[in-house]
Amino acid sequence: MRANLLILGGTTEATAFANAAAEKGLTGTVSFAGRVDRPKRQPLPQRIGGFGGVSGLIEYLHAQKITHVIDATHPFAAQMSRNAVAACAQADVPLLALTRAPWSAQPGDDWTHVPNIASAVAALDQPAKRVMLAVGRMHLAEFAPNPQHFYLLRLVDPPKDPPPFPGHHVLVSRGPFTQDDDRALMQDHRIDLVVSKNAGGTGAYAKIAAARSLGLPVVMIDRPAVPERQEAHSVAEVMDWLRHSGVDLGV
Ligand code: 3Y8
Ligand code: NAP
Repeated sequence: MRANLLILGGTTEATAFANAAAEKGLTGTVSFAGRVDRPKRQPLPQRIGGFGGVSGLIEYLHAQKITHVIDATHPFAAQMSRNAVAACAQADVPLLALTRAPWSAQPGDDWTHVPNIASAVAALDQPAKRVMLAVGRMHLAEFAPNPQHFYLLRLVDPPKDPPPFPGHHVLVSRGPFTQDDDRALMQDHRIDLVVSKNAGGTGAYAKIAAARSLGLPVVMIDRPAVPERQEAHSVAEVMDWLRHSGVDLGV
């Protein structure tokens, strides 16, 4: 069978799978929401922008004759994952999530688990600290109620609006990051608390390892629930899934 893949992207794993698929001569499209100015170049054609909810995604699947969907979005992109489950079920298109296990605390880690962003904000209701807030741009406004802290913000693009707190430093940088760089960053800015999503994977882990090496506490935001779906945790598993569904992957 000739495949025509839709890869819901935006993660290190999505890029890795897109590279492997291109090497095998598979046809497919990598899809981005359009959250950042210049998404990373992909080895397959890419599309940018929402589909228009579940119905828009169903229309896209039919119009583009998509044979398989690989949802390789970030664990916090829960709405996209929900839509993919619903659309693929209704359009009867096979769906596999390429995801990564949550990080778990290692010896030396000092984590406070919170269930969501709002609880992370509540956890910052404490005397002034110097906080590395490395959760991106989209939820910055929710952290406004704690202006007593200094915030080190790491964003993919320069902020269009000033961050909602008086004390802050913006670092425009996209990952993947390294532990040594993140450790130096925390020392340079005299950071004494880190706030992080439990993204899993390798691209955002540098700050977690750096915090451990400096003995810094981390407020760790658990990932949102996503619906039941078949999951893979490696590119090889996705290739096996495609092969078992009749896609000719050559040697
Ligand atoms: C647009 C597409 C690759 C993909 C790389 C991964 C690793 C580097 C680390 C920190 C944490 C954060 C953020 C982060 C990382 C990878 C991966 C990952 C975290 C790009 C990308 C897109 C986005 C969207 C962006 C969000 C933001 C989140 C920055 C590409 C670079 C904080 C998540 O300004 C904005 O609107 C940014 C929005 C969603 C979360 C937020 O709430 O702001 N990612 N990130 C995707 C699209 O349009 O569909 O250019 O590559 C991808 C990557 N970002 O191929 O190497 O796999 O996780 N992304 C978090 O983990 O908290 C940074 O600073 O330590
Ligand atoms: P989300 O909240 O789950 O999705 C909101 C809406 O954005 C979706 O309903 C869909 O719009 C659109 N969308 C999301 N991902 C898309 C994609 N890959 N292609 C096309 N449309 C997409 O998503 P999010 O958390 O904003 O994440 C957006 C993108 O950033 C994803 O590619 C994700 O992998 C990447 N990312 C997110 C995070 C994070 O922390 N959230 C971290 C790293 C990377 P329609 O309903 O109109 O189809």
